[in-house]
Amino acid sequence: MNRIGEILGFLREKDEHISGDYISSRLGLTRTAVWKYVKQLRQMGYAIDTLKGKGYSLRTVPDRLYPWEVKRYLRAELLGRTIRYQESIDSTNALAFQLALGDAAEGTCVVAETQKAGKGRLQRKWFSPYGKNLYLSVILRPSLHPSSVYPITFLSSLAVYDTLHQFGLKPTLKWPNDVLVNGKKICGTLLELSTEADLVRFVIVGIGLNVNMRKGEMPDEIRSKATSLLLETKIVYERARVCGMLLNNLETYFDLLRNHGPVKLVRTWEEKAQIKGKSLEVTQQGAVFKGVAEGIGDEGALLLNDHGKVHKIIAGDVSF
Ligand code: BT5
Repeated sequence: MNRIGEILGFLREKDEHISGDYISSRLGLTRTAVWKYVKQLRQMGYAIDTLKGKGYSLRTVPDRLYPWEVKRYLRAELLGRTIRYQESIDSTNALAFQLALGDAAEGTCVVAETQKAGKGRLQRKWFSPYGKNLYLSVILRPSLHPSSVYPITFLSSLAVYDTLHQFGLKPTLKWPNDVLVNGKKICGTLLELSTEADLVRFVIVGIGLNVNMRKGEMPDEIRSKATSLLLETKIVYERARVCGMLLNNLETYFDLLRNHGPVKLVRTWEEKAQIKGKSLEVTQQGAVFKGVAEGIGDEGALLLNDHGKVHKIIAGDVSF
């Protein structure tokens, strides 16, 4: 943990003031160094009182996705051990991709308070207002053949599904990458990968999860079809906690993938999505397919039965 996180640890230990001397001796820092870190923390939005002769006391913590805040909730051993925090960025997926090309370790995450060019699938945009939601990208390096990497899409939506359950919601999964609550989109995920010959070099799992976004903060185009944790529960959430919980759940499903293979992930998603037998309409590059879902193929494709003819759909947008 870095120094900032360590100093915060001391400040959180007690409700009363804690002396600068005590912190400096425990961390092997000078009093001036401790004071400089406290000043830095204040600039980051932490309210820290100073009382002459007594020391420092932490009054309030800002709602920011600082790595040391996320790590307070992290039980995962691999995912999120390195977190790159950006206040503002074009796209967390784009930065994670760059880091992965530069040999960043598996499990490295990028989080941002806002994205200026958040990406959806097929050149669509992901609306990413400042300090409201989660914009997260994780680098994975699974040993998979490129042809069996697609089910990783399900890994992220399953992790979000479980996280929302932990907050008492009843989400639904929509093929391939959406999580809905009461029919509205609360999360979208975007998978990007780099392959060479028969090998996946890395996968970037991008997750946009709406946490504290209110109706009035949404653009017209999504207002009637999007929702957030706050809108569904009337509670404002500590995003660092949501992020930590999500990473823990992601690791659970990543372990499932590593121990049991991609087909297991597909079957788990299929079961939780309760997709079999649903009447669906799928739009794929302008073409519309209608039918009854037979389930998900081993490689992740949607199997749609149109009067006895089964279409195997690998990309598209579903409406029920
Ligand atoms: C997705 O695309 O749902 C994938 C979204 C992935 C976003 C994350 S954020 C972190 C990481 N970094 C990135 O740059 N991206 C990933 P798609 O299925 O194509 O859905 C896009 C559509 O969802 C848009 O055209 C809007 O209609 C709608 N939309 C946009 N922003 C939204 C939001 N915040 N909440 C709900 N719906 C939204």
